[in-house]
Formats: sequence, structure tokens, C-alpha cells
Amino acid sequence: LEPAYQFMIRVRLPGGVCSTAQWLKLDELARAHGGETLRLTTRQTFQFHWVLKDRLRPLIQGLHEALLDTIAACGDDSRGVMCTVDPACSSMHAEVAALAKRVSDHVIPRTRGYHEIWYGEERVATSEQEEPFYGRTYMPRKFKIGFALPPSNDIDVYAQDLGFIAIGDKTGLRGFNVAIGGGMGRTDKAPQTYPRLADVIGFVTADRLLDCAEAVMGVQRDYGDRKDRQRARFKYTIDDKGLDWIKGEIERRMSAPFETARPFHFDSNGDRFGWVKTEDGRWHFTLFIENGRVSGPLLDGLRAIARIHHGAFRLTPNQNLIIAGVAEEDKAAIEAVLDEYRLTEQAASVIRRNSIACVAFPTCGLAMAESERYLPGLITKIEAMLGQKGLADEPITIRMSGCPNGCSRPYIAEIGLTGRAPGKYNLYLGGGFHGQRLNRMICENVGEEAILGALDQAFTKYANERENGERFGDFCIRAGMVREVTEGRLFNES
Ligand code: SRM
Ligand code: SF4
Repeated sequence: LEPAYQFMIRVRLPGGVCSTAQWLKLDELARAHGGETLRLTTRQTFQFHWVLKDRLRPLIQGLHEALLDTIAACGDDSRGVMCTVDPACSSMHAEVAALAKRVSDHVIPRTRGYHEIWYGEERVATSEQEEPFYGRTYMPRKFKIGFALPPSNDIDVYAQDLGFIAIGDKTGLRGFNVAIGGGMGRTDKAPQTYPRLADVIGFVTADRLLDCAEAVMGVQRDYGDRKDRQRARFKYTIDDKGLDWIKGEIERRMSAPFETARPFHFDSNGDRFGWVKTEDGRWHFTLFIENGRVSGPLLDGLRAIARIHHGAFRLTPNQNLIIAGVAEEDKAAIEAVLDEYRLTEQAASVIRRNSIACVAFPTCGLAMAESERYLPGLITKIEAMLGQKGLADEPITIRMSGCPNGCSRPYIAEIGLTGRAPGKYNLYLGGGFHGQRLNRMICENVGEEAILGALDQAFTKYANERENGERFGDFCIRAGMVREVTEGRLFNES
């Protein structure tokens, strides 16, 4: 008798955009095979949990019926391509989202093996040509691409292996600043591993986007470390070879130099909640979904909305959901469903709305401590402290991961927590509010009491000494509570 193996399934959803028909199918599959829950992820897609082995094929075939698949959602290849979904960036969103989808289609593996295994297609002879880009060895490690539309850095472009920052003017999209070498993953007590922010290396026009993506990925494919998996990400290739050398090699492969990077400005890496109307007269509602977990009344309510909504859904990189493209005449009906299922009554505080937790226990095999199931309760305690100090309305980013891999991108949060053991975390302060600066560890392997104690001290100082408009992360550095981390290689210095 075989044990009841259970699996996680991650959908490929470039740019996080999903139709209502797809939502209804995902909902149906989650109810039938996935423990009646869907999980929105930090890379704007869906995960199913609790899928038993004999349900894998029906689930994947069900996705196929909705024109969805799981190709390259995991593995040593290009992972889910992200794209800003903030409705405030609407004028260029459609164009950039379409390019994100194009890049995703361009860089996913071509293998027919997936179709043979999951859809039962007939096996055909395979050849080298089957993977013109990946060849037989694929990438040394996962590779992550994202598109940001300033002023929103919701996708955390500096955490991507390859980030494209859209640059436009009154006439529309001009092209992209290119950022390379971001990544979060590290290992405790292994100083050769560290989070790193991407460097902006130049500008390319939109027509050179695919060449650029292929050149950058090609450099990592050919020079990335294939011996030591811990150091096989692009960020280490860049630091080992030198940024100038890598840039030169990318330019050689593109057969043209980068243009000088264009000015841009980010103001936040969070989401803007509630209703927003865009230039095209459409309404968009951003719904807070704590840690991306959709089950119970939320699952029911969103199914009810999907049944009447004529627009699309957009998954945000902060694990929230946008009911996008609502016509004026349909708004009242959507609002009625939101009210009926009490979806807007979560009364989330400002800090809670700026929080992210990775999945961790019970499904993640790498978890060392709780995250999704623990952060909500910890935030309740933090809210009380912030309230007492008059800081309740201060947006502060807080992110928790159940291990140092950093799936919630904790090393760029103003408050970061990464699990060490059940109930024990490293605490980091000083990250940049819009994801522009790494934080630094101030407490190692501590429990809740020490975490709250350290935060209490930091909040008291912040409440008394901050300058007008000064962000918490910036203050922690100016006040000398933590020393600024200027580059990834210095992250592990105490
Ligand atoms: Fe992640 C591995 C969940 C975004 C860095 N991540 C995992 C696995 C698959 C555990 C495993 O390998 O056995 C987790 C599944 C848990 C579960 O039970 O569902 C997992 N990662 C997640 C998600 C679901 C977190 C969430 O709560 O939303 C995110 C899914 C993203 C997606 O839709 O594709 C998720 N993971 C990230 C991010 C954030 C990002 O990409 O913007 C990172 C940090 C960025 C980076 O890659 O540097 C991230 N995950 C990792 C790592 C460390 C990689 C490294 O370079 O060291 C691992 C472990 C590994 O690859 O060996 C990992
Ligand atoms: Fe699992 Fe660690 Fe990622 Fe959390 S950060 S989902 S515990 S791998």
C-alpha cells in the first residue's frame, strides 16, 4: 500500500491576470482536489495544496481546459514572469502586461514531455532542437523575471534576476531600464549566501526586449555555477565575474550596447486598496487577502463575484486580488456581493495591509518555523503597540518567512522576520519602503517576547524622533539602530 502522498501545484499565470472563467475553473478544482482552498502567491499566481497523488492528473487536465498549465512554475528555468498590476499605472499596463506574457511564452521550455505525461499525448521522438534555448541542461538554477511600472514597485523589481522597469512619456511606452542580479535566498550560517538587490545597467527600447531577455539568460545559462546549487543563482555569477564583465557579455550577445538608463521614481512596493477609477472609465477594486489564503466565505464570495463580473482578476505581488475592469453600471452589483460576503469588512490595519507571509507550515517541506499561520497573531500584538505610540496610520512593511529562503521577500521589508526553529526568528530592520534597500539582522534566533521588545524600543524612538514624512526603515538607519547594508555581499556582516 502506497502512502497518501500529497502535493502542491503552482499555476503559470504571467503578469497575474486571470479571466473570470479561469477563476471559476480554479475554484472548482480547489473544491474537488485541493482541500477547498486556493493560495495567491508572492509571484502573482495560484497554488493548490493538499493534492493527493491520484488527483494530480485530473487537476492538471482541468487547468488545461481553462487554458492554464504549470509549465516552468518550478524548476531550473524561467519562473512566473511578474508585472505591475497597480490600476494607477493603467495607461501602459495593457501593453506592458502583453509584453510580460510574450517574454514568458518566449522563455518557457518547449518540451512536449509535459503534454505526454499530463494530457496523455502520444510520445514523439525528441531531439536537441526541442529546447533551442535551454538545451539538455536547462539553467543552473531558477531564473526570475519581472516588469515594474513606476511609480509602483509592487513586483519588487530589485529582487528579480532580471527586472524591466517600464519607461514611458506622453506618447506611450518608450522601453525599459534593465536591472539584473536580484535575489533573496540565503542559508543561515553560510556567509557565502546572501540576498542581493538588482543593479540597473542600462535602457533598451521595447523592440529589443526579447533579445535582451535571451542575452541575459544566456549569460547565466553559460556562466552560472553548476557545481554548488547554493551559489547557482545569477546574483552570485554577477558578483563572481563582476558587473562590468557581465554587462559587456550581455551587450556582446545583443550585438548592441545598452543606452544610458532613464530617470524613474518608485514610491511604494505595496498595494492601494479599495476602488480606483482609471482613465478608460473602468473601476478596479483591490481586495486585501491576508497572506493570499482564499478559503471559506472568501472562496464563496469570490466565486459569486466571478459569476457576475465582466472584467478580469489581477493577482498582486503582495498576495492580494484586484477585481479589475468593472464598468460603471456593474459596480453596484459587485459592491453588493462584496457586502453580502463581508469581504470588505476585514478592518485590516495599515501595517496588516503592508504585510506578507510565506506559506511555511504545514505544507512547506523547507519550513523551520510558522509564517502564514503565525504572522496574523503577531501583527495583532504589534498593532496594539503602534496604536499606543500614535503610529497606527504609519505604513510600515513587515514580511515573514518560515526559513531563510525568503519567499515573502523579507530582506527588503522595513521589518523582516525569518524562521530559525519553531517559535524562533531572526529579526531584521532598516529595509527600504519601496524595496530599494536591504535590511540588517538585529536579533538572531529569538522568540516572540524578544521580537516585541526590540520592536517596542524601535517604535518608541521612531514616534519621538522621526522627521516629517520619514519612513520607519530610513529612520532605523538615520537613528543608528542598524547600519545600512549597501550591497548584498555585506549583508551577513554584523
Ligand atoms: Fe519560494 C522554495 C513557496 C516565492 C525563494 N518556495 C519554495 C517551496 C517550493 C519549497 C520547496 O522547494 O520545497 C515553497 C512551497 C511552499 C508551499 O507549501 O506552498 C515556496 N515561494 C513560495 C511562495 C508560494 C510563497 C508565498 O507565500 O507566496 C511563492 C511562490 C511564487 C510563485 O508563484 O512562483 C514563493 N520563493 C519566492 C520568492 C519571492 C519572489 O520570487 O519574488 C523567493 C525569493 C526570491 C528569490 O528567488 O531569490 C523564493 N523559494 C525560494 C527559495 C530560495 C532560492 C534561493 O535562491 O536560494 C526556495 C528553495 C530553493 O529553491 O531551493 C524556495
Ligand atoms: Fe517554505 Fe521557506 Fe519559502 Fe517559507 S520561505 S515557503 S518556509 S521555503
